[in-house]
Amino acid sequence: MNDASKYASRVAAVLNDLTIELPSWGFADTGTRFGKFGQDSAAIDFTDKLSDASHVNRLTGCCPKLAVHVLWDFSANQQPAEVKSQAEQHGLRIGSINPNLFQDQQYKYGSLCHPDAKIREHAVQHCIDSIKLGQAVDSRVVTLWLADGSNYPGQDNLRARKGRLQECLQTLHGHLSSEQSFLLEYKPFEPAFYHTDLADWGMSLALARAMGPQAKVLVDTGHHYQSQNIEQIVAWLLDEGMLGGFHFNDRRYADDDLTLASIDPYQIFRIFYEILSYAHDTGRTPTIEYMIDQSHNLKPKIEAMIQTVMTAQELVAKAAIVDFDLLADLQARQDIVGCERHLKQAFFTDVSGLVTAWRVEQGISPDPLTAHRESGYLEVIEKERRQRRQELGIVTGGSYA
Ligand code: AFD
Ligand code: MN
Ligand code: MN
Repeated sequence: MNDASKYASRVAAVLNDLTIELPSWGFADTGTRFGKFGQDSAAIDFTDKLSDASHVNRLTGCCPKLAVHVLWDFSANQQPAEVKSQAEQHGLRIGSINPNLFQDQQYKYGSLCHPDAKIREHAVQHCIDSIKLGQAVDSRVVTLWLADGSNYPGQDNLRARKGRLQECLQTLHGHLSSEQSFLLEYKPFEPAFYHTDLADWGMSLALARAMGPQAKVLVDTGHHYQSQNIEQIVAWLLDEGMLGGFHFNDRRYADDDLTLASIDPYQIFRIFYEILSYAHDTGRTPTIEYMIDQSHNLKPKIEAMIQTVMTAQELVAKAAIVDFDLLADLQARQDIVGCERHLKQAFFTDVSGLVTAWRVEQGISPDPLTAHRESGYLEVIEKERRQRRQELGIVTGGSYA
């Protein structure tokens, strides 16, 4: 374990550059396909989500944007300008816009890949509306996760689906403003059981390229098979100039949406290492959207969100203390043990003092999680929202001890 103090400026630099977008859906009640377990303190409406996100941003100092889900966060009669100013009143900006092509009954056999042109048109129109919504709330990013797929071999023609999808996506690219980017997210399986139309990074890369210059790939860290080398995918996308951003979470088996690095912190460290190594070697720091995509079924939602943000800050700080020139020299000499040892030394270095010092420097609490627990915010919202749930007749799973 080497003494970390000499890395203070490098750690401060990476922490200054790291802003992490919060997911509106991460504050609301959620569950699994087997059931939903409510929490009295969970957000009930969009105002609650803004309030919780603003609380997390105040405590962590690096979460100024809130990702929104079009069907869940924008009510029909609400003007987008209202949403934008509501966010501003909470010290936030609207972040990525997430269209929803996976709940409407008409999308049972797919949306943008559907054999029926009429249904594809509905899906395209929803995405165009979402793109326009993004323009109305000054959001720069549209992120699309496509649940399309099939459940059995032979159910549909895989190449025909690819062709339909490409055509729809190219139409969407034409509706982007010059400010907007379109991030195409892949996922190997779920909810479809036989094939998913956008199943891996290669498919997203191919279709993002076919879409046009404002489309890139979105890497959700939970969307890979058990043994996949995610940092290698990140290195390739960086080198291709096609890494749009991340949905941060962790997983043990499937797309479990667990808090970041709760299962494998070394993997997230290696992802940050690849990003910083690219910046060191090329002198380029690409615009990367760091976004959280998590559902906290059991953990208290606000605590889990703060935990994820603090963990991301700690791991990027560890990656910042890698000496890339020294590593290049060890690599040139095929000193395999030396290379690995240098990476491990950085990973095992205690950077908590440097991260804490950075927080104090920013005028925020040295320990945002403790600050949250001592703030009394949870007790207030729990009482208020329990009351509202009863009035609204929303079933809840009881509060946290
Ligand atoms: C689910 C999907 C995907 C998507 C997220 C938000 O697996 O990750 O980005 O919901 O819509 O986690
Ligand atoms: Mn995701
Ligand atoms: Mn997911």
